[in-house]
Amino acid sequence: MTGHRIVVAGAVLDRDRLLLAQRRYPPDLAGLWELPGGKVEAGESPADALRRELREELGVTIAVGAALRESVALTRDLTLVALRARIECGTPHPAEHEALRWVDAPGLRLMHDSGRLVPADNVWVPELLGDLGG
Ligand code: DCP
Repeated sequence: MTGHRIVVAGAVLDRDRLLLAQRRYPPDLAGLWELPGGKVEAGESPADALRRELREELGVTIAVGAALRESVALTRDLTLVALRARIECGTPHPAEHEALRWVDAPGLRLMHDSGRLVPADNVWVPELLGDLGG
């Protein structure tokens, strides 16, 4: 497992809405929308890493909740997981993303069906639609 890394993404939920963030890089993902997050650093739990990433990327303090069921093998050395989160303090602003957008269930379905989500994140759509009451 040497060199194996976890990437943690946040399903930031506010009642019937989910926060999506538009990537700036790399070129093959630029312009697509994701659950914001980043790589877990040595000594961090996934929840610690998500709190750090969303503070850095969005300027918010979050409370971390339950994991989404699916995880995704991005490469042999990189696994993507998602944790639910709720904003405790602050209003999200895109420090590193091109833009942010709150979507409800129909909005998420539209983003998915029109191919505007980062490929790996499509796996979470059914479960997220359930969370959003869609
Ligand atoms: N990723 C993804 N879906 C997400 C979040 C990330 O598919 N919701 C992928 C995109 C990248 C990898 O995970 O291939 C790492 O994500 P980031 O680039 O956002 O993570 P970091 O910013 O921590 O990595 P680095 O600093 O190396 O760019």
